[in-house]
Amino acid sequence: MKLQFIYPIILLVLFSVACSEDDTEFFPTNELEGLTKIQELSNDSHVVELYSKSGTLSTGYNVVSVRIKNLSNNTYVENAEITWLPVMQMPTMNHSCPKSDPVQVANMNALYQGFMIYQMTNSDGSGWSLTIDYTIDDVSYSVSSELMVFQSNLQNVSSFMGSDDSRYVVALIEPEAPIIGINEMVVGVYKMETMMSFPVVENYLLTLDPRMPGMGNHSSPNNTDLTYQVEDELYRGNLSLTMTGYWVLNLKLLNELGDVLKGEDVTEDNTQSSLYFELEF
Ligand SMILES: [Cu+2]
Repeated sequence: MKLQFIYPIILLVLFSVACSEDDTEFFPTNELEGLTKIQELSNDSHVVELYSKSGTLSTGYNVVSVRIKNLSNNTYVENAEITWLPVMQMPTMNHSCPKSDPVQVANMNALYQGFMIYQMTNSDGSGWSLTIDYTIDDVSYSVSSELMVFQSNLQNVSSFMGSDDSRYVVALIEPEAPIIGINEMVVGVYKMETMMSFPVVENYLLTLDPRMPGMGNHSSPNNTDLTYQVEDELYRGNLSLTMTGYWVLNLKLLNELGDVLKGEDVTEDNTQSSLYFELEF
């Protein structure tokens, strides 16, 4: 057989293999650009698809994207109202974590996005489940499944009892890709009101003192404390990183009265605050 006949056959075979492996190929794929599927949850009427950048969930702050496929006509739902509840089953009790319910992403038809901040997990990734309740055209549905949540290598979330006897969860959100210089640092602060309710804490203050333990615990100039921003309900400040390597971001959490709820100053005798995040780049 001549080569010009073989090429089209090879192409045809390659094409059909590629397509049979991934049926999402024929849906508006640009909505999924940069996203990898974590898992599907299904009931009799829908498949709910979960996505993240990495395709996994881990301790700390996770942005999670959702699509709902209608099984009766294989189209993606564009008018859903969605709430979700992550729950960790522990030996003696259940608890949830800070989260935002998924909302439709701007300029997208069928993609919804929210976040979850997992404050802990079991060493094998087990323990968490997710229930998604959603309404389409006034009809309510629910879907639920266990999820794998892996332990992050570096500390990016802290769950603790404050000096006011309230429990808090504090999570590092930015910088995701640190640079040498001034980074915008973004942190979420939540109160554990009940086992299932973690509202945003407003108008507190996070002082910031980044250090390099491997290099005499030196600090860096021009850091600013993190203050509460009404627009996105997060805390923002400037994080100065003068070189690449391993950094400990020492923090203190203060309430509106200036009372320190958690954390200590870094001194000669005290090399690290009990409230901190880790970064390495
Ligand atoms: Cu737990």
